[in-house]
Amino acid sequence: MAFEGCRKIWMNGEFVDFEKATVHVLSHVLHYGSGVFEGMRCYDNAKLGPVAFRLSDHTRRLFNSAKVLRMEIPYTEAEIDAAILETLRVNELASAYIRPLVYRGMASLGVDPTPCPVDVMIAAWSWGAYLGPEALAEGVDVRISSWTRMAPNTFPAMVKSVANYLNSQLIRMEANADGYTEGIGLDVNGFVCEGSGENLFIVYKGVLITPVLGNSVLEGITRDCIITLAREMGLEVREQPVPREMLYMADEVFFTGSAAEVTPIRSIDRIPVGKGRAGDVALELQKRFFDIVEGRAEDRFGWLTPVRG
Ligand code: PPE
Repeated sequence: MAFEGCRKIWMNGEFVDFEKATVHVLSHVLHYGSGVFEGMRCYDNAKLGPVAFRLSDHTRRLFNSAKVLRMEIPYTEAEIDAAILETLRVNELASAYIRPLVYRGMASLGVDPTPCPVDVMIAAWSWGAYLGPEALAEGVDVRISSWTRMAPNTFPAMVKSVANYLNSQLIRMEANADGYTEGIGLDVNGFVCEGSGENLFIVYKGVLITPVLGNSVLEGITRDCIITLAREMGLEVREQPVPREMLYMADEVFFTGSAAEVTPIRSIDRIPVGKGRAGDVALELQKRFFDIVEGRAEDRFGWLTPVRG
């Protein structure tokens, strides 16, 4: 089943059996999308055992997202970090995807969320390659979506809010219905943003380029990892507006995300990217990423938190 290995879910400070981890149908979040969430991974590291990847950075982003939505999380960041680690231990997971969600629960309806409680849940389960088993090695075929990403000052793209994912669902369903693995969203001015659940990088004239924050993208934590690893490799990295046509001219294009990790893109709108296969820079960055998380290389940037202390 989906949610393999998910036996107990942390809900407002207590572990609840999978079957009993439910919410009321009149919860505010179900009606108005009033929630913020995170997605992160735990890796089975050969040297350190299970490790949570960039734990405090994800928790920080969760609190920042909640702040914009005027939601006061009734726990400290340290308490949420500890609860995530405890969820991994209780479920005895060595490698897992972790989903913390902060949402407006049940008290009243009407658009104003403030009478409703701020509830928190954390679940973890085994989740393999996000875009399919071959995606990481072979690359994926994608299209430019006919749906535009959120315009500035409408839905806050830097906030990982539940409501933003209506746009993501439209992009993903359209791509899949047309036989593509994923879609790429453009912003209201036609500049490249990101996938439905991934940031985007391109290699163009030897430079690694990614859309700038402000072009309606999430400030991805994997994005930050890839920028860090690329600079360490001596690659020039630029955050800049990316015109659509640069995608077709690029030597390489790839996605990054907690779920997608580093996934090469081999074609866009049936036009081959570069040589029409996973690119060398993408595969090198992917290797360096997995070497750290799986323990073949040192945790030289302090990205790993051992689950068992
Ligand atoms: N952009 C979007 C829109 C996005 O959803 C994600 C993560 C990213 C960029 C990459 O961010 P980061 O994970 O911090 O590197 N998407 C999450 C949800 C995927 C899902 O299907 O749910 C994820 O990867 O966990």
